[in-house]
Amino acid sequence: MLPLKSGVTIGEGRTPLVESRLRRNLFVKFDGANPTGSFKDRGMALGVTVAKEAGADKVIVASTGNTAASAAAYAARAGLKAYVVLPKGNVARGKLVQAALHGAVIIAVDGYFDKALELVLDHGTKRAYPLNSFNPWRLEGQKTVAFEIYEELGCPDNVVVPVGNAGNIYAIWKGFKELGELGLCPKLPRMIGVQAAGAAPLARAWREGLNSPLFVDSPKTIASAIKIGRPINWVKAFIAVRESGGMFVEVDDGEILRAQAALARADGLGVEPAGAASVAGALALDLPGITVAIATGHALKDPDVVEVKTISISSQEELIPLLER
Ligand code: AN7
Repeated sequence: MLPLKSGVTIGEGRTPLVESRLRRNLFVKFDGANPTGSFKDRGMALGVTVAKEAGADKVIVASTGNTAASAAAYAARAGLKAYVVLPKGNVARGKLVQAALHGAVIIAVDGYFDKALELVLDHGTKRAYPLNSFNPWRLEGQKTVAFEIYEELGCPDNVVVPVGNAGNIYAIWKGFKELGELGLCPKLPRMIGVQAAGAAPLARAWREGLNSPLFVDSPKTIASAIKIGRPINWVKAFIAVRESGGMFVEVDDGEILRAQAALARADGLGVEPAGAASVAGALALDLPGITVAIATGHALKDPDVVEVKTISISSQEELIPLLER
């Protein structure tokens, strides 16, 4: 089901599937446990393998951060040079640190992700191998999460996925369809795409019953990973949702942050806001049957969204009452 025998790898995949204490029949696939802390590693392993086989010496991505971190790490592993084009001021700190640590050239663009992608599409792809999710190998790698869910749980009734550029929801759907073709999934899951309310071109269009997105010029959400106004893979995402009998929904930033905290406290899973969007969607919808929410990125990616409360003390007399409180 995958085209290559072996290639560039850092041990991606095989992430935990955790039965949540938040809701009956809710499972969380913690893809934040991948080597660079997001699901992007699944596709980047294959993408960088193909880049190397094609003889490329440079790779380029536009990114809200996780693709950049992953491309930087896998390019380093493959001995390739990575260029990452990022929307200035719209990338979480942990992701920037990773891109720098792995030696990528970091290029900051005024504007949102959509502008960064436009620049890469116009000028970057002739001079460096492009590894954004319009590259089909990325999606081929990302579909492996469906195979793992099948191995661990069988075929769920619902798979809930945060949607930004809209590649992953299609990749996962493709994975389940292939399981179906092999006779392994007699009933395919509904694919449910969750967008942040301020960056919901697909969810808004879905609600209106439209066949194309209501693009957003100035996306706004605390979940910077999915702060995307013009998802390049929207056609594929519509196909996944429609074919599977699923839907697009939106959740607001408050729901995202509450889901992030609830998941952290009930299940011990630390996820970044975009990764919590799927859980927020699953909690809001109350879906029938078994639901798997994909938690796409690790909490440490975006430390700045978490409020940290500390209690300062300087003696044992001050400690004891705290413990007895
Ligand atoms: C944590 O890194 O687009 O709908 O440039 O980092 O397949 O785009 C990240 C996307 C969900 C959305 N969760 O996936 C990028 C980038 C997290 C993410 C998504 C992203 P797609």
